[in-house]
Amino acid sequence: MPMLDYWNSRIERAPLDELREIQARKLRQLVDTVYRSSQFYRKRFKEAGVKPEDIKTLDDVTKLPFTFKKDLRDNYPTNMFCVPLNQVVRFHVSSGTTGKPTVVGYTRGDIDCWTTSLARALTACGLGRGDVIQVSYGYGLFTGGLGLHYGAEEIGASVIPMGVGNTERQIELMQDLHATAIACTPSYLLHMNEVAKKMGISIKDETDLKVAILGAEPWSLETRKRIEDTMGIKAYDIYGTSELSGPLFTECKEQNGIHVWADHFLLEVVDKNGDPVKEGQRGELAVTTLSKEALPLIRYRVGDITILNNEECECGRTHPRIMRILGRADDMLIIRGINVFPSQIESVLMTIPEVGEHFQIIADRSGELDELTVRVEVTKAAFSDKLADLMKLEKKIEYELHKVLNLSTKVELVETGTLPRSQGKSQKVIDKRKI
Ligand code: DLL
Repeated sequence: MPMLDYWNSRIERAPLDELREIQARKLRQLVDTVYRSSQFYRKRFKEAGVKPEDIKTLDDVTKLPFTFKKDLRDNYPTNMFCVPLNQVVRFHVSSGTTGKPTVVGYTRGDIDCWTTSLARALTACGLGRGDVIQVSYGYGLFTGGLGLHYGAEEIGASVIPMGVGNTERQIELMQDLHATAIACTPSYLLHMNEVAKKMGISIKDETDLKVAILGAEPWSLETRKRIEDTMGIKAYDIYGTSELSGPLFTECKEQNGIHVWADHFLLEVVDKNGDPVKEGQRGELAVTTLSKEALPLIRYRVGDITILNNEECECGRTHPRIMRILGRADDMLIIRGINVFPSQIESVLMTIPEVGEHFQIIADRSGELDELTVRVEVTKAAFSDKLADLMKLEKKIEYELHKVLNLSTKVELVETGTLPRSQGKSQKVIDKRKI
């Protein structure tokens, strides 16, 4: 069967005006549908004093109320669904850290749209027929594994449905089946690289790996550079959340922002009061799903902090980009009144050659004062040095962190292999003030 050529499909490079027309038409349809089919949205619209006929242009989207993760939890499991349950062909469930999990339902059309979005994304990363993609995200209730699996099959690639864990076997199969790409969390790929080294295998020289599709957790540009240099691959950022379907969007070969398919999603970036930020300013992402059927979301406050870029990309795609996710609004630590994102700390650490890839951030309180400790693994070579050198290194890291954070931190150096490794999303922050 001939495969769809996703790069040559007209929509990838459709003029912005045309994309906006599609968005306006779909937004009107969406508002009509949810008003008719969902008690939840009808009530919300009434509270906001808005009716479907008030939504005529794209700018009218700001008249609509926001939706929050809490709404999904409060309506557990399926009260926000907009189709009868017999049209739902799949559920995914994300376990939140607090309270009830969120359940997302998919119609056949939702699965097709998700698959197509990922097929477009993987095409943008230069993958296609002939590639062998090792999917090392969790399969099951988590969306990463199945989402990438379907997307990879759609572009005609061969899929190795590995899932997470069993790291030595992952490396053996990567070699034996000649994987050209791997999809997993950046922290898991770093762990895999360490395990490969212990097995005496160089991923750079002794595998066919050329691309990694990394996401599901924040990671810095500096970490990307390390991954690319040490493993001899191109590492692309992939983004999505379970509520929006799962992984959906990636960077293109330019590696300068993540393309969001405008024919299916309408983006806004807002401040904490919900007002739009100025163009090019950082804020929280709010997404309206224009094609989702089972669980459409209107102005969904994702919680992630990013910058929207509407400029046309060098790759030729006209779809807007979101710039690297700085983290979740609720991951931000406030230390003695100063806002600190874990990703800022990661960026600093990864520029220091003696520092390994793993670190942990601990926020605590001593008396009335907040304290921030950063535990840092140092490379084997640096650790075997003299105590005086280690102390010098500690001071150097503290100095570099202070330059960026404008805040004093305490740095503790630990030996390689001491900090916990993760196979899925890594937990880099321990906030003891909350315990
Ligand atoms: O993590 C879906 C996914 C799977 C994305 C595989 C990419 C690859 P959730 O478990 O609902 O869904 O978590 C979504 O993870 O709101 C972000 O805070 C974070 N996140 C996801 N991708 C990135 C990324 C999946 N590329 C939450 N950079 C999101 C930074 C990311 N954070």
